[in-house]
Amino acid sequence: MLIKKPEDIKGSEITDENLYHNRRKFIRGAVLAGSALATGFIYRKLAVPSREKAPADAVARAGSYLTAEGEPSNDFEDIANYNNFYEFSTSKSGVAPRAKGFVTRPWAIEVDGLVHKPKTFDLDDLLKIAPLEDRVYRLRCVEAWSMVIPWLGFPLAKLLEQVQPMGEATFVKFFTLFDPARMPNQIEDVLPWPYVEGLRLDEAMHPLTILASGLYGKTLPPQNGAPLRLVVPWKYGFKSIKSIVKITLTNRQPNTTWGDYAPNEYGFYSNVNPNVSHPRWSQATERRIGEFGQRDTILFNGYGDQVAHLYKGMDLGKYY
Ligand SMILES: Nc1nc2c(c(=O)[nH]1)N[C@H]1C(S)=C(S)[C@@H](COP(=O)(O)O)O[C@H]1N2
Ligand SMILES: [Mo]
Repeated sequence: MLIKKPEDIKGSEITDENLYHNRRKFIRGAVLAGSALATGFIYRKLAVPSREKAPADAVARAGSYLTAEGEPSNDFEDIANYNNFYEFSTSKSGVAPRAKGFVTRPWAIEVDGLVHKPKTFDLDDLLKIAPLEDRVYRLRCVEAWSMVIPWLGFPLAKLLEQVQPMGEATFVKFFTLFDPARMPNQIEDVLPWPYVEGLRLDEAMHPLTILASGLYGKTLPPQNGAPLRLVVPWKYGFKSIKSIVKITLTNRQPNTTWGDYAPNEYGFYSNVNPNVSHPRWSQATERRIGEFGQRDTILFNGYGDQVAHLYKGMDLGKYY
């Protein structure tokens, strides 16, 4: 059996011959080029993954993508049918049917502001900026549920390097498409449109921060933010803005949609933190979709060893 639940994987089994060969088989199916961070300890204890691309039918199935800690990905069906994407619907199961047929070509992302080389990239340029990598990340929603999602994407840093940020640039602002003819819930004023988000420039440049164009090795479904969405795995899910059309570098902390809507509930940083409650509920535990019961929420969603240094000297309780 190739797939084991994480609690079944003992240290001694990780280097087991069979597992070694089986794992290499599916690693080959994944596009892992240059993804030292994505590969995690199980892979690191094995061999350097092959960079060969597998035929489409060999692409790994549900469950064969694991986080660095050995947690299995959620099923594709869960990831593609339990969504927050208010431009289409405020009901999680209502997003996928209403996003069906959303047209993502042509598509362009304009990158401007405090950069030496502002540029509008079309989707084909964007997908050629860097090799696409599988990144199996936990996604922790501020609503206290979580999933494991095998994204396909590339570091946002690779795009930002192309436009050459100026020395004064300290923040990055992101904008979702505003087009009520294509995003039907934008005729409702449930949120101020377009949806906007922001990161500090060093957060945006962090190697864990990616632009995702796919999941499970395939093109991103519209309900997950096609054609290109941000993924910042150590922050609450609402920071990971979908269907981006514009990125602006600035020297001021940008406003954010949820921050404008309820400033005392959704801070700019919104790093996952079990010790700081949302004003209306605890963040100490979470429900992993597809599991019974609750799990403990981990500071920085478990990515603290890689990101805690970004917040040295900051009062994490204050910057919710
Ligand atoms: N433009 C836009 N981006 C968005 C949202 C949204 O409503 N609109 N919802 C956010 C929230 S709250 C979460 S939890 C994640 C959900 O991503 P998923 O549906 O791909 O799991 O998307 C985030 N990005
Ligand atoms: Mo969320």
